[in-house]
Amino acid sequence: MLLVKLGGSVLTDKARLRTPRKTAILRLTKELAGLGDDLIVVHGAGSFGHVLARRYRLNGVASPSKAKGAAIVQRDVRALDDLVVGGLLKAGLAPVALPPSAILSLDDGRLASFEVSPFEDYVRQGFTPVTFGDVVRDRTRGVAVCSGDVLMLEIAKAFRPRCVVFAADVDGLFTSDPKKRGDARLLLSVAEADLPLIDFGPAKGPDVTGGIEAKVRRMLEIASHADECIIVNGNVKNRVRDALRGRIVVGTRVVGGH
Ligand code: IP8
Repeated sequence: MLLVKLGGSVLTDKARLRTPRKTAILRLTKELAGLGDDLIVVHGAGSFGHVLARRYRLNGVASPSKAKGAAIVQRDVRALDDLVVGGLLKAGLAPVALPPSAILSLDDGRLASFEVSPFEDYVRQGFTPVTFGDVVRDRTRGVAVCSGDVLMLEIAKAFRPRCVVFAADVDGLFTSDPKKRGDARLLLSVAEADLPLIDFGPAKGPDVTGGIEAKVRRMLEIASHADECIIVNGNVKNRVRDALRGRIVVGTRVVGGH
């Protein structure tokens, strides 16, 4: 089993509401065909999710007005998912969309329930399940934002993938933000013990699903359920494909405590 997360910053222009990067979507989905193993695809929400999730305060307390905002964002993330599914179909795969809004619930932002059987059943039939960051039911908050990373963890636990690949818009994890600091160094690998050495900076920007540190901590947990886990640059042609094929590529290996 192979598991990949296509980051929202690769699939969309994260600063502009509902702006897909169509060429990147087509190229990346093509890279996912012909890998010779079962595959599950997760993708981020990018500007189809984060911008309005913040505006409508979808992670906040329950309120009657949240439902409308949630419905809009659910529609928007499905629109992005349609583009991903379309690309995978064009590439010759048999993708099936499994929206978290239907199969997962949270309780105060933490996982409460997750139905894994649709993934198992479809994989057995030769489909490629596709799921994504979404707005889901939350027992305390009414609805809440669920990152695709939460799906990555649950899927990794259930399937114990041979290889997990995160496609980011930079080469991997750096010692500090490479978009702001010229002296930022790419880490070839990261383990829990390395976290104090990384300058994560203040969590800001349009991302409503947590800062980089929280994401890296979750990646470490995901890595502990996989043989290999690596963060690579999804903007570089064939890097995601080569990583999934087990080739040595530029990126950051995530080393979980197995
Ligand atoms: O981009 C976020 O998912 P992520 C989901 O995978 C929404 O963190 C709706 C903002």
